[in-house]
Amino acid sequence: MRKHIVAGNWKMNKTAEETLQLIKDLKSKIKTSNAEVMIAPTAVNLLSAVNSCKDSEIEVIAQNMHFAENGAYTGEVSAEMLKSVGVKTVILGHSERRAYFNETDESLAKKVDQALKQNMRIIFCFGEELSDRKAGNEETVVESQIKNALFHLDASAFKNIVLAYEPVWAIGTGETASPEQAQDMHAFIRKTLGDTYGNSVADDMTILYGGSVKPANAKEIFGKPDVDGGLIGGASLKAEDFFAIVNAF
Ligand code: G2H
Repeated sequence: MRKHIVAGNWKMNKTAEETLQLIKDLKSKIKTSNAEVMIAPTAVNLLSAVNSCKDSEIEVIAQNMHFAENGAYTGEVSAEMLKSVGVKTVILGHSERRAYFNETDESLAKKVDQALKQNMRIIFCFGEELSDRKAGNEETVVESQIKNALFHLDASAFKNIVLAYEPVWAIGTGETASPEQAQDMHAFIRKTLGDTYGNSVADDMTILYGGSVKPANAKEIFGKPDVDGGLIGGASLKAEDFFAIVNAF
């Protein structure tokens, strides 16, 4: 069964104190929802966020993790460490990780394997650059990103994976893919999955859209049949805006 999810990717924002304040504000607003609600604070604040969300509907998730189980990887965080503070879901492959930290389809495939080995749920991000779209290559790029990082998996693994289509040209730019552009790509992603893994994997896959989602456009984007929710950056940093987006379902 496909789920509706609205996940806030806080990126490198919010101190310890600000994290707790934003959670407090969110908890006072979000009581019930038609979507699963998640927030991804920075790694250093995950434990306090998990504790603070215990009596709420909000799941605290991580923005990233390393592909190794443990070892000499200064500055990195493992899946086991995330689990030890109560985090069960991790975002992998965000375009900022790909662009600024050299993450590739190959290193992401290793992260995917490690997360699944640790029984974590993954929100796997991908999306084309503006130059790809201008050249009409957006489907080829998206298809190769998904296939290279995920298509070595068995069909059963996909029940622990959520996909997040985030066109790079729409991230933090104020420029949003039109609801039709999002729908077309989501339908293509579902078809790509179905061609390899069959209709039941494709139909059950939750596919989120990310890229400048805000209260003003969330309802229209989420209204498209193949859009199952959103990964929200800037607009997840204000309780009123995030609440309005959650309520768009
Ligand atoms: C895309 C999105 C969240 P924003 O990065 O993942 O951010 O909503 O600010 O474009």
